[in-house]
Amino acid sequence: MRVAKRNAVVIGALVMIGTLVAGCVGGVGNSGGGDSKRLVLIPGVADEPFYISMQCGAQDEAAKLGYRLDTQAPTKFDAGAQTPVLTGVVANKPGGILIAPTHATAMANPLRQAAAAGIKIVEVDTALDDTSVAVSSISSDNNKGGALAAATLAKLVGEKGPVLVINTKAGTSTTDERAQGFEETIKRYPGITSLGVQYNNNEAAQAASIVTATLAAHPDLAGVFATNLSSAEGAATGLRNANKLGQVKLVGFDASPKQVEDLKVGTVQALIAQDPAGIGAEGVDQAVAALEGKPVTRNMQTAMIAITHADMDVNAKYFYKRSC
Ligand code: T6T
Repeated sequence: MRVAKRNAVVIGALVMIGTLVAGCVGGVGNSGGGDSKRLVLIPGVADEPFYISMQCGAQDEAAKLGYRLDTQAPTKFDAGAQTPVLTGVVANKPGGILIAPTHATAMANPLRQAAAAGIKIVEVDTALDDTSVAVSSISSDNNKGGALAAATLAKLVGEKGPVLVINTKAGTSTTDERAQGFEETIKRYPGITSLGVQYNNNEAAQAASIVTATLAAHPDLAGVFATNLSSAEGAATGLRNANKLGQVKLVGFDASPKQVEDLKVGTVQALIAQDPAGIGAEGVDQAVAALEGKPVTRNMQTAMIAITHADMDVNAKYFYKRSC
């Protein structure tokens, strides 16, 4: 889905709302010394299908526009790991940086310095609280995605029972908005009790442990909303380990190959797929517009689609990639 720009919200079958460097840094041959025809994508973490799909979209678009796009990624989804990657990129002065900031405030200072060096900053997916740093921000409508997850899960659990949210890391703009949208909407179902939000630090193993511990305390757990890929993959493992497959309903954001397999075998009942390739492509368009003095759109929203087992074959084009 090359981005349905802004308010890309469509109700469909269930609903339609809408070279990662495998190490730390690396890129494909930095030109050094400043090159306005070079863009660098800094994802949240290396080697992860959401960001790989984003890189594929960004690379294709950059090639079309006569720009080069390199990717340099931290090995961990963490501001402490992302900051030195950003600092290294800034030292080589690319024309623009497309970045998914891993924390809404902790990444603000290094990004202010990048902008002060004259580099055009475009936020792809996540964003800073400070809206003065980036020239453009492109993401899903995450609050709406959380609300969609709540409505979907409520239906799956017959509108009753305890439900849990597994979130990634506090301070991640996107997943915090998803959790918020979920909590706001789930309140509308009087038969459903929210057990609140627990954080997995973007580690699938921690999400699995959260599910195990929650089932021990609440054997009647009816459903789980996992706000991203790592939490959804881990929650599925936790349910499998506890022999609760299908009994506890699971709705997860994203559509990695493992998540798709979990949907296929019934570990997960619904996935909310984003459009990372579209986010990457729009990110390049906005960075290039800023560099060439053309009009830039400050905020753009890309499409999302909720996919179930019943419609997974027709929606296979939305599944994330392991390589371009
Ligand atoms: O869900 C995506 C992304 O939108 C989020 O900001 C962080 O987690 C993912 O990258 C999936 O792991």
